[in-house]
Amino acid sequence: MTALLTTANWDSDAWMHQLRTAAPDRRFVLEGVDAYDPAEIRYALTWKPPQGLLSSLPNLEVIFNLGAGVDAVLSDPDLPDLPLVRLVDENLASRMTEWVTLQVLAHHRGTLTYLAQQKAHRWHEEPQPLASEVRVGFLGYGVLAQHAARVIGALGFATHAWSRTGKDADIKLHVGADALPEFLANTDILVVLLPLTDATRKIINADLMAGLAQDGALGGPVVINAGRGGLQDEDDIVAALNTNVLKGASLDVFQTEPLPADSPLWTAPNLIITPHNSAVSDPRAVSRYVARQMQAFEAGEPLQNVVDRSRGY
Ligand code: NDP
Ligand code: OXD
Repeated sequence: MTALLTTANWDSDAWMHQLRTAAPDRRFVLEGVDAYDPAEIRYALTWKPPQGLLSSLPNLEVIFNLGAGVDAVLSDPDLPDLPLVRLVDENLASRMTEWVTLQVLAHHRGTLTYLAQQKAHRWHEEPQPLASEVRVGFLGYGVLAQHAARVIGALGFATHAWSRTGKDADIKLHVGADALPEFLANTDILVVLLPLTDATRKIINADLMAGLAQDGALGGPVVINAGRGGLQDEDDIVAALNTNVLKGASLDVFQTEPLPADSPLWTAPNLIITPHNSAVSDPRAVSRYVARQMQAFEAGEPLQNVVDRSRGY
């Protein structure tokens, strides 16, 4: 059973090596490099596959998305009606938790202010609230947000979250559109870990930011987005930072990636930018995950983490 790998601009040698190590008895071929017969491909292992590629594989059985977010795959108008498995992995979650924790603490402890003061040789102490006086709200409370919230909560921050549907949660959960205003009004640091769907596109806009708590212990709200660039209105974020509607922000994802050199985000005040690397897909961990799933599938067991296309994530 042959598997086809497409990885956009990732290090395909490392991926092929790890896949062959995790499943030595299988044939893996690399799109654009190896010769293959489209009819031999049973599995597609993809990150941002070229549109139309998947529909050109007549015997394809399962699509494995090599990341957690499936918006790029779902945007293919010719996407075949086959199980689409997304990445759910402890390695990915740990990486995201590290990044979220770093950003929350950076804004909480005034890191950008102190770096600027250091450059100016200035010794000046800002008021420092306790973590328990700062409310961190998770917009989206899925696999990654729940993992990060455990660490943020353990540091003493007051945590709560917003999601589409209700569920048993270890922190206060606000559910659905009607609950959004109250959630925002009680949030000092907003951590966005939503998928990009029709319902969430440009959800981080001027209205949302104006709805965040303005009376919090940090002296103004902070937005941290590692979900997708399509979730944010970038002009609104620049305006909010320039007018102190936001005290600060951290963005790992952008409408256009790489972020164009002339984007006003590069020079917006109190903004931390990282190049969509808050949680990279680790070839070794992902290869093991895919190998396990292929084996279970062939043994007649159900696939894990299959995307519900009707909800878009
Ligand atoms: P999950 O599917 O586990 O969680 C998604 C969460 O968003 C759920 O809580 C879901 O609600 C909520 N949600 C979805 N739509 C809505 C809506 N319309 N209104 C309110 N809540 C909504 O995803 P993960 O936690 O695994 O990943 C989240 C996203 O993070 C990915 O889709 C991807 O875009 C991004 N990501 C970014 C990375 C990076 O490097 N920057 C790396 C990995 C992921 P409910 O619980 O009710 O279903
Ligand atoms: C993902 C990502 O969705 O890397 O996993 O963005």
